[in-house]
Amino acid sequence: MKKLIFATNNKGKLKEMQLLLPNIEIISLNDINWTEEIDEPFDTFHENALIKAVTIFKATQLPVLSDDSGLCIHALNGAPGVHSAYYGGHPRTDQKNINKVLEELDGVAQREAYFKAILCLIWDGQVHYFEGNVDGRIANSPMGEDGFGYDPIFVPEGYQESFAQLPMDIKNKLSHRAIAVQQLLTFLNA
Ligand code: ITT
Repeated sequence: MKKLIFATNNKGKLKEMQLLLPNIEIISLNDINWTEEIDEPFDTFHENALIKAVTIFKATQLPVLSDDSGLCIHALNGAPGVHSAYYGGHPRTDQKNINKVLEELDGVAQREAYFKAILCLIWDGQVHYFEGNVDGRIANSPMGEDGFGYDPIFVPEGYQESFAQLPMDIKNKLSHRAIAVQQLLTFLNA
């Protein structure tokens, strides 16, 4: 079985990745006793994904996968975008992030948005990127309990329910992360 360290501190991402890659052994940062936060100072998903993967690769020399992702809202010129994790301020909570989005969109009819994920893989010492996007819209209020992050306010195109209401296997067919993972699987031949 192929093995990858998944360089994330986000438990929601980790759970999804384990479901999306059932034939790959996913080693978490916890498993390697990595406790430091990795700074993500950049303005692009690619650069932030790269620094996470490279930091862990330098420390382990093992194959590493990272995920930099976010919610991009057209009416907010792409915000929160790369700043999705801390949009509602420090310390971050999903609730504060969601509230901030709903405040910014108060009274705004144009609610189209998309999630983007950039996966960075370091394999045989080489860097590879995989990208996925999913279109949808921002709900008027949070709906559902499942998932993580902005899932309660993101309704994917063609559905009436949010990612936090839809069964996990539906999110894992439609999502930005799922689309990027399909390309990763093709690359790994897994
Ligand atoms: P790592 O950097 O440790 O992987 P993070 O949560 O800080 O974890 P990002 O910097 O990539 O990750 O921030 C992405 C944020 O975008 C994340 O915290 C969520 O709020 C949001 N997000 C990304 N994918 C999402 C998804 O599938 N559902 C809901 N929200 C998502």
